[in-house]
Amino acid sequence: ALEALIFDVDGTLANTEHYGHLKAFNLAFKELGLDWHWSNEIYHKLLNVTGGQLRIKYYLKKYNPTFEHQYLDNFVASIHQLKTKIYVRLTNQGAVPLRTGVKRLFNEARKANLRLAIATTTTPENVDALIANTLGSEALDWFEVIGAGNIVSKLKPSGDIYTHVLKQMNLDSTKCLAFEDSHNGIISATQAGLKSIITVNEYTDKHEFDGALVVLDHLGDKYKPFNLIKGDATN
Ligand code: XBP
Ligand code: MG
Repeated sequence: ALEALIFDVDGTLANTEHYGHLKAFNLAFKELGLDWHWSNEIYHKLLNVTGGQLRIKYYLKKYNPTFEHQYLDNFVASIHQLKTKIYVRLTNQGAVPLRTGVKRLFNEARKANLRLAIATTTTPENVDALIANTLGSEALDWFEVIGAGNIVSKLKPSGDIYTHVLKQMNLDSTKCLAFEDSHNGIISATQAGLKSIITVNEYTDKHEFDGALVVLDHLGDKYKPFNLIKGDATN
């Protein structure tokens, strides 16, 4: 029987990328006096690389190859640290609401005594800020494990983050479902032996989701019956 649900964060719980991550990256570049600006179009491509620091390095290699820095790793880490600070601030200002149906699903899953967890490649501070701001800080306790950031060395599409979460929960992969929004996400979940439910968004609706249980626009909301007009409709 089903025992647990494991959720991706970015793109699945909330559309964090456009008004959260992308905005925070660009604001960080600006604040540091860098003349880098990521358009939405470029960001579509950059999103194939998960993890903010790796994404910045990929951007430099691909779009800004003449850029040089003596201590590139440290430099990228410091940009990313500022980006995280800005992302948390934007989230605290309510820039990234939960996607449709997410709150309802959490509530129903809790009522049904399903165990909940998170498996994401984003930075832990970002997850805490998103959950606290959309559901209240007490909601952080709803999740048995919040597997985030570089707790594993290989980010998604590697299955390591899901495997890590399953191990922490002492849970068999066949007893739970993953919720994902991207190709890298489903590859990761599948590699850890999980079946996935996919909700697509503007960045992922062209992705391939081979093996998904179902691919949806969103998680929907509870059906509310119409007030039926009394009488016989066949008359
Ligand atoms: C999400 C990501 C993350 C965020 C940035 O992927 O790719 O890298 O865009 O987060 P997934 P950080 O939804 O598959 O986990 O900058 O904090 O790394
Ligand atoms: Mg995602």
